[in-house]
Amino acid sequence: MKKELQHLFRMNKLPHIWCPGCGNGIVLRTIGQAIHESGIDIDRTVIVSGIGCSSRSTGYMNFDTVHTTHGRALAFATGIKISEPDLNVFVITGDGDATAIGGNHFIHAARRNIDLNVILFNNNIYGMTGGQYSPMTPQGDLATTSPYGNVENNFDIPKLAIAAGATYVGRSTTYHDKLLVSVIKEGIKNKGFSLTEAITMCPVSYGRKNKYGDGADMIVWQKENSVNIKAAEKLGADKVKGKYIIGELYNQSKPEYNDLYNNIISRLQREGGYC
Ligand SMILES: Cc1ncc(C[n+]2csc(CCOP(=O)(O)OP(=O)(O)O)c2C)c(N)n1
Ligand code: SF4
Repeated sequence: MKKELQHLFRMNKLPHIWCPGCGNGIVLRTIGQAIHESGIDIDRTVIVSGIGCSSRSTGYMNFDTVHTTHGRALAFATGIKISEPDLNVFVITGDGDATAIGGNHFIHAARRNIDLNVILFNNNIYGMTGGQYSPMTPQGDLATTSPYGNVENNFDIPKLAIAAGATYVGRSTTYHDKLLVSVIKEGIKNKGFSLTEAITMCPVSYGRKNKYGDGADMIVWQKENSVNIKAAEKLGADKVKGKYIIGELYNQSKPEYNDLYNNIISRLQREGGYC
């Protein structure tokens, strides 16, 4: 790890617990790098996670961190942000954590446009519990709970976030790590709900079951199956069908939840009472 990033991590907690070939370490480093390069005050930054392999990230981060319960990271983060709106609040969550048990929190946090930076580690599976399918497991893929192939349609989480009201949405992969840093940095700049989908690999609970090879094979797959949004716009929808579109997918400003809420408090205080 680069020296300039080491103060952002609890170096005494390393080595981490993740399996060989797991992509979580790459995503974790990109979050650290994005925070470092964005220059935000690390003493005013809180990082919240749910439960899952990806959510173990907070244990390695040298910030005020909260490792919460499965699916509830956004609920805790919302409470923190409302009680101290000046804090920079990040949420680290997995595809299961954010879109299955936590799906309702996800759409409502996006709908409120509350100023949270969510980094969703999408490894297409419940990694920690041994490989049950999640709402982001592609149709047809094998999981312990779909031994003959998953029949469900999977969420395209950027589209869901945009439809729900998020104001910044980006996506990148562990192969495209520089792009991942820049997408997270743009999310930090946005005053509102920001989602970065980080496509990562779980060679143990997902790759092995589907015969996708080891971590190295899976990161090559990411390279070959992702198209930058700028290139995708020129190629047209047919040529990019089935590929991950990466880069900045949406960026639009809209009033932020706490600003709106606190405006009402200030108005009522000025006017000297409740209506
Ligand atoms: C309320 C509750 N239900 C279920 C679990 C079991 N559980 C722990 S992690 C996990 C899934 C994690 O998957 P994901 O969020 O995709 O993260 P990953 O491990 O793949 O990074 C589940 C179901 C739990 N801890 N708490
Ligand atoms: S089970 Fe999968 S996600 Fe969890 S540490 Fe191992 S490779 Fe990573």
